[in-house]
Amino acid sequence: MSYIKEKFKAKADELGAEVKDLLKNHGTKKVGDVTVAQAYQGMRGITGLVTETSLLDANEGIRFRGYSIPELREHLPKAPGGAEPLPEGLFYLMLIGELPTEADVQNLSSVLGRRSHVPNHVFDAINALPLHTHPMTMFTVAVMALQTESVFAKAYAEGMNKKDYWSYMYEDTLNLIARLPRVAAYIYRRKYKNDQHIQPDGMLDWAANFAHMLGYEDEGFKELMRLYMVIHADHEGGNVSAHTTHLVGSALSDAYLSFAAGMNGLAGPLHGLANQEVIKWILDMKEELGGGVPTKEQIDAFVRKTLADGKVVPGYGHAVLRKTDPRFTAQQEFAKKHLASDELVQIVWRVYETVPGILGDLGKVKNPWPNVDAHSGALLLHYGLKEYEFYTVLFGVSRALGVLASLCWDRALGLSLERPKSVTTEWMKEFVEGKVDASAE
Ligand code: CMX
Repeated sequence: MSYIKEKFKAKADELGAEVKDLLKNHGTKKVGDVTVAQAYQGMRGITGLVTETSLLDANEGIRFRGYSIPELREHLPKAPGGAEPLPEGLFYLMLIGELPTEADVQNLSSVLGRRSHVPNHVFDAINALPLHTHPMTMFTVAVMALQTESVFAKAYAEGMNKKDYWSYMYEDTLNLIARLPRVAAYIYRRKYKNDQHIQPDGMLDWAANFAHMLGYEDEGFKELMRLYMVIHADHEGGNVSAHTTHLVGSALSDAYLSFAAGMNGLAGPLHGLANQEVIKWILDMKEELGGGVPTKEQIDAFVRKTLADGKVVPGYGHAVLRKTDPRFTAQQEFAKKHLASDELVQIVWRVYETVPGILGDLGKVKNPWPNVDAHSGALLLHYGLKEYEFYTVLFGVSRALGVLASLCWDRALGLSLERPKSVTTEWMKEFVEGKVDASAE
């Protein structure tokens, strides 16, 4: 280790011990309106953001403009012959706050189709990256390359009245949502399908066209994509991808800059990347046990080994939810209907019977139940989409619907630059000793 690195480690150990002490002895002390623990531990439980598109209840799960996932599956318009909601309808609901009609959804589908052209330099930017680049890195690079098309940035440079921010943000939002499936499919086909690309089909809805460009024509997969794009779209404002998009947007960064930032957060393993980690973890378990559906005892042992190795069990736990994620349940229902005998699905369900008990017994895990990522990979794999490093890109395309609808509202409401106050541990120590006054800051 270099001497500077060694010095850093020594300092980190020292301050780490002080922070632990501080939390143990003063964690519940109020610093302003929040506790010392909340300031250190990810601001859990602080209501400090306003997001119109959805609201998360810890015990019930997400509601989009008041509608739960089962209600969305019932009330949102569907494709002809389909049973799953169209994501265009959810976007309309999040943006407008009212359920769309069939005509609203058709209108949105065709508007997105018309705006979906992706300029060549975006493909060149993707092509400039080595093939081993993670698909999420390719995705954010491509979104950044698309930023040349921002009408918000152009209008701002030309001198835009603040009353018009929302209008340019709206245009960027629709253009970006329209283009993302093409960009994502290009990444997939370049990395995994020998650069054999598939042109869009203007007759298909947004999600079905995405499935088509990825190379999946099975109607079951198209239905899965519609459901997938709906359930991953939004989870109120405090999660890393939504919060980052909102934070960066608060500096009047355009939709492309803001969304790319949010996607870098989604690419973290404690957030969206967990969907690839889950399937990797299950496949590792299968391989270690020689194939087939492991018994509960075998799963139990594998979970305990994961924990003993100092790793998290991917797909389980949540910062806000305190029950099985209704997004998990929606996928389970889809699987029961379409692919109940699939071996990986059987494993996912057996893991669900085993993991919560073990995590619960640890005593420290606040939510031992599965989240959205615990199920999605098994469904994708069933239809042949086995390249699990790509899964978070699918999550990202869907997440655009929620975070960009929110950005339109941010600009329409003229929400402020986000700038919370931060302090140092030195300051915190003086504060708990009564030497400084939080209200004076
Ligand atoms: N496996 C093992 N340990 C877990 C755990 C899990 N699935 N979930 C929580 N814990 C641990 C935490 O690591 C923490 O341990 P330390 O005190 O040793 O640091 C302790 O339990 C308390 O954590 P918590 O308050 O219950 O959970 P957080 O709010 O801090 O974190 C989350 C939430 C999602 C990051 C965490 O549950 C986790 O790491 N889960 C696995 C990764 C995952 O599935 N992420 C996807 C979330 C959904 C999404 O955004 O897509």
